[in-house]
Amino acid sequence: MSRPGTAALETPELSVVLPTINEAANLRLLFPRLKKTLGAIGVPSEILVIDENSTDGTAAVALREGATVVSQALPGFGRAIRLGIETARGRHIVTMDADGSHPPEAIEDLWKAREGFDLVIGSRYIPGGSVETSPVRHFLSRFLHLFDAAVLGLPVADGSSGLRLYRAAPVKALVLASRNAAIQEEIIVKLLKNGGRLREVPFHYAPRAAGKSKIRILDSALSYLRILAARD
Ligand SMILES: Nc1nc2c(ncn2[C@@H]2O[C@H](COP(=O)(O)OP(=O)(O)OP(=O)(O)O)[C@@H](O)[C@H]2O)c(=O)[nH]1
Ligand SMILES: [Mg+2]
Repeated sequence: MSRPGTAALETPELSVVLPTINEAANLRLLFPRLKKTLGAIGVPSEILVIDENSTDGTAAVALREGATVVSQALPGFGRAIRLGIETARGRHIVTMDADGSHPPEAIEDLWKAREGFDLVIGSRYIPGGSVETSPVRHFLSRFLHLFDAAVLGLPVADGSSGLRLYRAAPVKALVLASRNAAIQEEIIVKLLKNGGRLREVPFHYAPRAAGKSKIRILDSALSYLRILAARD
């Protein structure tokens, strides 16, 4: 997605990476808001939908909206994020969920906060941030935060947040291994090890608009422990 007629020629300043499994209904809601935000930011941009075998017309919706669809051959959220980072052509990369939990309007806040940082994290757990989710999910998320802080030593309030703005070069340089949701922590650990700078800005996490959850936090448990070995 870019200024009409120039998409293929122009190097985008900003790539938006959306991992999807069966998110057609959510993409229909998301694209108008996302495009409005990208228009307000006002730099050449592209939208990449990293799709894993959706059967609900996700790819068709994405293509109709002018996004690039990348079909993911091997399964896993972490692999989707890695493929998105690899494929993105922009100097900056936003990753976000496609299900409406990450408001596209927040990208503007991340964008404004980017100067001097390799990663700007949209944070649920700093003042001004908030979260609407089930008590069980909230507990798991807070537990993960305790683990991130106490065991991995991450210096952030929301190390598992998937709403992020990266400077492309430092994150593309990382060798990443996580196949699942632990990718978020792995990226932080490895960026920091390379001297990367990061900050958080608050946002409001909404419930998914339609459809079912695809992520299994507990499946990632072993991977979180593996990240310990990647620290210095
Ligand atoms: N390509 C790909 N996308 C995935 C995978 N797992 C999740 N996603 C997408 O990644 C985003 C986040 O996943 P969700 O299922 O919303 O996970 P969640 O937010 O923890 O769960 P909910 O709170 O129920 O929404 C959504 O856009 C999903 O469609 C995966 O293995 N591959
Ligand atoms: Mg979700």
